[in-house]
Amino acid sequence: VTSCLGVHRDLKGGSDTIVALATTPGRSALGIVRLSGDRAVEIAGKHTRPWPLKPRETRLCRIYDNEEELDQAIVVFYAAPESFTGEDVVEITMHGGYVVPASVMGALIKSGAREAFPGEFTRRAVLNNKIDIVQAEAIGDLIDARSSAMQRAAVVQLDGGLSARISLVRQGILGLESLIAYDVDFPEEDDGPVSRLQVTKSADSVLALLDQLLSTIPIGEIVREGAVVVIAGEPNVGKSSLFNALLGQNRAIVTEIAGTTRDVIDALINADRWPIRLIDTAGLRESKDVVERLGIELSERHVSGAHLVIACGDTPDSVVNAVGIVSELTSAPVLPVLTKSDLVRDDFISLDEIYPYVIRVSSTTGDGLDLLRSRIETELSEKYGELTVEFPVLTRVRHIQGISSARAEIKEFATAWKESSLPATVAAVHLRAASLALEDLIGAVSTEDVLERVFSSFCVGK
Ligand SMILES: Nc1nc2c(ncn2[C@@H]2O[C@H](COP(=O)(O)OP(=O)(O)O)[C@@H](O)[C@H]2O)c(=O)[nH]1
Ligand SMILES: [Mg+2]
Repeated sequence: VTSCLGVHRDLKGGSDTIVALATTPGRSALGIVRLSGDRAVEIAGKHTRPWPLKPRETRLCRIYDNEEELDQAIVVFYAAPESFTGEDVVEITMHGGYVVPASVMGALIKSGAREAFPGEFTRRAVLNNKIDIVQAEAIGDLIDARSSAMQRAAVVQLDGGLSARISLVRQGILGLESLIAYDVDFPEEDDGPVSRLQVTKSADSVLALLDQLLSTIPIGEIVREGAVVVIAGEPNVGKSSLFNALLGQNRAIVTEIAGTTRDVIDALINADRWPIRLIDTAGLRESKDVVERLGIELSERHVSGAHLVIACGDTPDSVVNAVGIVSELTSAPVLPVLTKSDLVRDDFISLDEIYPYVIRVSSTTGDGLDLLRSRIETELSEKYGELTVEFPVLTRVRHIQGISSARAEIKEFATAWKESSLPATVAAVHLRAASLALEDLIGAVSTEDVLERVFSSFCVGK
């Protein structure tokens, strides 16, 4: 049976044996090659001395291609089903580099192993019920994580946090189905053994569970994409310098000519609590220059989509101006920031009276940067909530779609039930649909296209 991700089960019901380099190719201390499948032992055995190994015993071995020694390596054999994939797995940890792992791979392929497709090991783990598909996605998320927040969310998901929530909801729905079963079987009876109110209550509690999950969408989006933090203000007030200072490296061009930054430049910062997508913009002022005007339009668009805006100016007037313009464009929190605090200035208006929490920073001396960083994180937490280890967040569109469609079905059921507008048999169809949406989500009935979507973005060797 073949699919575009390759042969999983041959006609005898076994699996073909796959091999992949689990580490990145190139100069490195170690490289790991991993084999999985029915012939893993036989194939590894042809190239490894001593052999056989006891399962899960680490052993320093020599790896050969015929009589030529390729390397010394630590080899571990995991016997099925006690392995990551659920199949026989052999892991060879050798020296890294451009040649050694490739030569070992080549030898194993000559003996009958097939090079694995992206995500194929994890896919086999799912097909052998070692993990569910939501946990498999978490593995992909962990590898792709670019921030500690994403790492934390993925670990919770890998531990089964999200799967457990979804199972809980699914059990609630199954419970509802059995509650109304009597009504379905005996529609003529006025008062069945289960009161209508009891069904309504159960439906409401299932809805509440789904809503709780859906309420994590904004946090999930921030975890995945980063909180969009835009630095806005008039030209030449020091936005690009602040961007670079917050980044700790020179990314945006800094010059003394007003209106130099004509494009939007962004960078992802792995901050303590949140990943932050910091965006440097062109100045927010009227301009005759066409190119510069384009930059201003870009910054307006980014300001309106921001999770938080740093409105800066190098004089009290320009801070007030920036806060004024920005506040018209966004409902996100706006932090007033006075830049170039190292310069001595005669401030005719007192900013603190207008903005008690104004932050003074100098990109030149580094003054106030730490305060600004921590204020950014505090504001984001206050507005969008905290990422906690106790509750999973929805970070994938697939999850959001599954939960949303389950919710829509339960809502329709609840409404029909309250209004007695549909016969119980018809109302029950919504429960079935909701249940199926969740089963699809956790892969209780993994369809090929779901597997396809999830694993196509994985890296080879995982
Ligand atoms: N003294 C001082 N000058 C600064 C500071 N930040 C920026 N500048 C200067 O202000 C000018 C404009 O800076 P830039 O970051 O390009 O401003 P932007 O147009 O808002 O992006 C440059 O000459 C910078 O060297 C600062 O903290 N202190
Ligand atoms: Mg600039």
